[in-house]
Amino acid sequence: MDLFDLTGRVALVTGGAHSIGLAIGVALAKAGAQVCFNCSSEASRQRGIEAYKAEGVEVHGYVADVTDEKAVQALVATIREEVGIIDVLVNNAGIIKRVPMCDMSVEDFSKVIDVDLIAPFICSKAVIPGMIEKGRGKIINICSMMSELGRETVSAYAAAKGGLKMLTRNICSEFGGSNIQCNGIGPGYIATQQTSALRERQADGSRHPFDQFIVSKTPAGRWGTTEDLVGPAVFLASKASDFVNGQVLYVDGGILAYIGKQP
Ligand code: GCO
Repeated sequence: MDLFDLTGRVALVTGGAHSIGLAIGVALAKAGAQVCFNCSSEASRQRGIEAYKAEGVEVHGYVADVTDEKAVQALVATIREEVGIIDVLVNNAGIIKRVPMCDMSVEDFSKVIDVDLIAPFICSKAVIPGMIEKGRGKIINICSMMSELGRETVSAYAAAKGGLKMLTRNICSEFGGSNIQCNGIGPGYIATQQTSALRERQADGSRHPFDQFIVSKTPAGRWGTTEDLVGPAVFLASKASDFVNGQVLYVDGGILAYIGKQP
């Protein structure tokens, strides 16, 4: 028996049209799952479908706003009709706004909380009844190093991702008895569009100071890639993790364990 085989499982990856969500969606599909993703526009949905096809994977793409509970309930109902009851939910959709806290508007703070924390609540609430009906389920929340650490300019994001860690533990507590495992993946610094501003070459051609800082703080000596996240995602989506619950698995090259080199 292959503990990591997802054949017969239906997975929903929110924000799964690109970047980390796409990489995880492809991996879940290649492990046997029928993968669905949502995104925010028809154009993004089409691009997503093409991106999966380029990886040799057929998926179901949907346009739905994960911060809108009615839209999410309708999405889950549509997937149930067209694909099946969702077995695996990856709460991946997220945004970040890097603004010094006292310059940040309440509207911007609230928007980050809506997408990065309230949407995972909405999506989890929508899929849990079906998981209880099936007698099993997996929820994977894409947390962050900012679930553990703060830094300047990311107050909303850190508050959301810290809350997402505790939502992960609470879903574990409330639904572990229904054979639902809810865990988090905490990416370290991953080279994606979201972090591109932190890696931009300087005018003199030198590396961004933050890029140099992160590489020096990471024992692996490099930024992560989306591919570094897919094995942990398949593990947390599969039978192999049936007795793992309420945990956040940090995929960070060791950065959270390391005090850093003496300057
Ligand atoms: C930042 C980065 C981080 C990473 C990631 C780390 O501004 O510090 O965007 O937040 O994106 O979340 O785990």
